[in-house]
Amino acid sequence: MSSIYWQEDIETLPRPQLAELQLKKLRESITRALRSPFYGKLYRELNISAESIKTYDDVRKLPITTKDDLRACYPFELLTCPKDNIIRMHCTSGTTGNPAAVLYSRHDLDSWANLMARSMFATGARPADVFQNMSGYGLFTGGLGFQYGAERLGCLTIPAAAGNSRRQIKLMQDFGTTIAHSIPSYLGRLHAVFLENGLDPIRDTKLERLFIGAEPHSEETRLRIQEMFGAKAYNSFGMTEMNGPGVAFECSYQNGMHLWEDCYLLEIVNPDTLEPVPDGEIGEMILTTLDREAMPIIRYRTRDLTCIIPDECPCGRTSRRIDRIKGRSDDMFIIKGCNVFPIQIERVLMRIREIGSDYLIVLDRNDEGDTLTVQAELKSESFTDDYKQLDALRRRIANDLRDEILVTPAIQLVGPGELPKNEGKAVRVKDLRA
Ligand code: ADP
Ligand code: K
Ligand code: ZN
Repeated sequence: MSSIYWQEDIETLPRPQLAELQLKKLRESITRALRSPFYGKLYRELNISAESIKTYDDVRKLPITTKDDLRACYPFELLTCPKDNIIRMHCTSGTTGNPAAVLYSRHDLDSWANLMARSMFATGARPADVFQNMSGYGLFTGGLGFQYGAERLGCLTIPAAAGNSRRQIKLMQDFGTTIAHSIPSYLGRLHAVFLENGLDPIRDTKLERLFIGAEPHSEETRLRIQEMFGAKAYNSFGMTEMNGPGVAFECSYQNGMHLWEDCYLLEIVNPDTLEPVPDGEIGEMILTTLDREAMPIIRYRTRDLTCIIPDECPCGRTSRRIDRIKGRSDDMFIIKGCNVFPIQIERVLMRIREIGSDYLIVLDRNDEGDTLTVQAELKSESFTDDYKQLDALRRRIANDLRDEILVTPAIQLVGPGELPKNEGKAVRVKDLRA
């Protein structure tokens, strides 16, 4: 029987040994980090060195690194080696000011490609698969990250890049694509283009697997995507600061994402106190790179909210799993005194059969105070000009949303494909309150 693991020894390493390995790699990372201008100054001031880490609890003695720190370090202040040794950079989209840039040595790119191959292999991807990457390429890590990982695994890779749905469909059909990677918000649109061209993705493609990530999405959205494409959708988590994708990925059980703990140290903390929260409780994820040479990042505040899934996974991998991302602490908005995450609204909308996959949350203000409007796209088969029917649907959606978020929003229904489109990741909230 061929193995279900890409690297069985490391993926099934018993947890006590895994913890030892992590502490060893953390010490090495601290020693390395001391060579960068940023950590060198900070750690010398605080008297931190590899010797500061004796037990797992000592991790908490290390200061937190924030996104602002990374921006202030742009472009080279976190570098631990001569520039000659780095062979690539990526950066976050950051629309204002400096983005966070990541610099990779050959070792770093090799380690990342391996993690990507490991992630895809865990879902069941094999060299016989045809992998189509519908992610943006360029500075965005979802392009080259998946590209080199799928090549490492041995798939036939199709670097289709984002957009141009008709060409995506043609490539899928001509080359017999079995696996595709995309941001989830694109897949509803792609499905519509299949239908417009008289095609059915279930009947007319060989798709078996979809990798979806880079955007928060609910379980309801995953189920819809699986239904639309007749393929299994696996959640993929990563961020540029931690290389890109390949930080955590679902295995064939689709029950939360294994975070590759031989390469990342995982902490989940209360965002106010920064104290660790028990497994199963939601908090903010703090991540440390353990296998990065050029630019280690230690105790990075990701702003992403999730929890550790307490039990073991039946697949036998010993890396712990994180639950789907509930949102970023900076995504939350407050409306009429209620704290709301966009994902709560998505979950309700995706349970309503008549509603398509696109939506926009608009926050504004009038004489009476803040207003919340949810614009939701109708599916083409639910499109009607029967006012009574639409009004009943609007009321039903408003009620369901009130039950979830405790505020009654105004609902605007729009025709399929009518909401504004963005380049790259979907923008779900428009805040017009000055
Ligand atoms: P940018 O800042 O340019 O969008 P990134 O691609 O690095 O760049 O964004 C990383 C962020 O995307 C993560 O911190 C997280 O908030 C979000 N993200 C990535 N993968 C997922 C996922 N599977 N589910 C939910 N959110 C995700
Ligand atoms: K192949
Ligand atoms: Zn598993």
